[in-house]
Amino acid sequence: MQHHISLIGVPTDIGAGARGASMGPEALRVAGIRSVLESHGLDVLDRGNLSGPPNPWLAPAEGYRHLAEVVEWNQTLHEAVRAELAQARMPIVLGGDHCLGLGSISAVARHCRETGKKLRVLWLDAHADFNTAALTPSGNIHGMPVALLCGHGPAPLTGIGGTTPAIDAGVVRQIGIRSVDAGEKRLVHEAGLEVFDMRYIDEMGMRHTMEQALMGMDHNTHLHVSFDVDFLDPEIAPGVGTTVPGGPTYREAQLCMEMIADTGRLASLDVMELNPALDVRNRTAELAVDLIESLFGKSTLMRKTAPRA
Ligand code: 6HN
Ligand code: MN
Ligand code: MN
Ligand code: MN
Repeated sequence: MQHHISLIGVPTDIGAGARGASMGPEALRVAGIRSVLESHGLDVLDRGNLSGPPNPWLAPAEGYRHLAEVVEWNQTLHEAVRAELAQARMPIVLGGDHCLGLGSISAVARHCRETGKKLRVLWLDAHADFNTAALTPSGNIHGMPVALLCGHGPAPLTGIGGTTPAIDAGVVRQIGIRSVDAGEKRLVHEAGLEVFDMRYIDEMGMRHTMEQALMGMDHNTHLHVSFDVDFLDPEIAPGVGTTVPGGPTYREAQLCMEMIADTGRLASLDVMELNPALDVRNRTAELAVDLIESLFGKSTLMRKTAPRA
C-alpha cells in the first residue's frame, strides 16, 4: 500500500439535499484523521481545502440542482486528485457531499488508463447513487455520481474524466445498499452493477460479502474506496443528511474495513457525506476516523494473515 498520503478537503454541500456536509473536512481533522494515520507510520500531507462556488440553495432546474456549481467543484477535485496520483501519493478526499465521487473517481480512472492499472471501485453507501435527471426524486446530484461515472447524464459532468464513460459499470461493487428509488432500480439493473445490498449482507454475512466484492483483484489492481458515511447504521452514525435505518453495525463495518486493508491494494479513498450540523458531539466524525484507521491496517492483534474458518 502507498505510504505517502495526501488529504484533500472539499468543503461543499453543493450536491446534497441538506446543508452542512461542507463542514465535513474540518470535522474529520478535529477527529484526528492526520495523527491517526501518522501513528501507523504513514507520511501524511494535509493539502488544506479546495475552493469553489458557494451553495446558492436553489430549486432544481431541468432535473438538476446546482449543475454549473457541481461541474466546477468536480473539475477542481479531478485535477487535485490527478496531481496527487501523478506524484505517487494516495489521495484521501475529505467531503463534502457524494457528488464529489465524480471528480475523484474520474481522476482515478484516468490515472489507471494512463498507467495500465486495473480499477476496482468499492462503493460503500446506503444508496446506489445511480439517478439521472429523468429519474431523480430530488434533483440532488449526490444521488447521481455512479450513473454519471458510467456515462448517464449531461456532457459537462460525464466528460470530466476526459473520456465518457469514465468507468465501466463492471468495475464497481456496491455494498450496504438499502435505499434505491424506483426508476433508479431499473437503471442499476440494466447497467449490470454488482450490488451487495443489506439483504445480501444479512443472509450471507459481511465476511462472505467482502470476499465476493474483493474477488479477482491482483497485484496490478488499483482499489478505490468511496465511503459514504450513511453506509453505517444511523444508530451509530447520526451525522449524515440522508439516514436510512438498517445499515451495518460497528462490528460489520470494522470487518469490512479490515478485509479491505488485508488486500494491501487500497490506493485512493473518499470519505463523503459527513454532516457536522447533524452530528452529536462529533461522534460520527470520530467513528469515521476509527474505521479509516482499520482501513489502514489497525487490528486487534498483529496478524500475518486473515483468520481462516
Ligand atoms: N447520497 N436517492 C436519493 C436521491 O435524492 O437521489 C438520495 C440520494 C442520497 C445520495 O447519500 O450520497
Ligand atoms: Mn516513505
Ligand atoms: Mn452516496
Ligand atoms: Mn448515501
